[in-house]
Amino acid sequence: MGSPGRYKDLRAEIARNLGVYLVTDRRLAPGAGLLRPVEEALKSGVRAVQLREKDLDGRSLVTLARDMRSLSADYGARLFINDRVDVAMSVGADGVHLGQKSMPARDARGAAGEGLLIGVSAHGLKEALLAREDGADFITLGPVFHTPAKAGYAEPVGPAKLHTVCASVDIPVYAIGGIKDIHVGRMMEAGAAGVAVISAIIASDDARGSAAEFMRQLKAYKGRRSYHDPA
Ligand code: TZP
Repeated sequence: MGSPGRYKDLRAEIARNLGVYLVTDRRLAPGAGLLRPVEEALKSGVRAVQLREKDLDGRSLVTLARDMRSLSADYGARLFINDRVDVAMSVGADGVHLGQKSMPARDARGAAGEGLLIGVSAHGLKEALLAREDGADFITLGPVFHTPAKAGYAEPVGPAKLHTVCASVDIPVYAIGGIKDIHVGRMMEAGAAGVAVISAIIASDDARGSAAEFMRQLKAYKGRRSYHDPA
């Protein structure tokens, strides 16, 4: 049996390496179904998916979550369920992703124990610090840019705020909101561990190609970095 410290280290390691964190919205998927664009993205190397289908009732959500679990497992990808710790546990997901109106990370940890990774959506430094204090393994910060998904809800925080948050919390931060492939380098320069994306992949007519471009940008950034900083 592993010690709590060991679990924490392992979770920290995983949370740092999600890369492109694909978040779903089946209403944006062209044609029929969500599984197709997700699978296309997985084929291009995406290794983390968050099922975020807030309008589904529990029964439909569990059914979709099971399909998503099986698909993501085929590609060795991590699966997160938005908001629902119970659904995450019941389908054997790797983690849960909590919003500001979800149960606090501390309570989620109490319910799920060490088995689930916990991501938290934050919109600024205060929420990010609180999430970290509450035991979150990583956060998504955004919206960084304007995005129709959050129009009227939240003002974009911008890359400078992203930088401040990344420098102030010692858990991985993923940039979200209006992120396109061309932004990847800039988000990483600001200190992000990766990017979280909905429409640029899910709504694309070529989800595979779009995801591949994100992966290419990520790899290019890491290549540049190791060239400058061999340590
Ligand atoms: N949280 C902050 S912005 C956002 C969420 C869920 C939506 C991101 O969607 P897109 O299409 O990648 O801009």
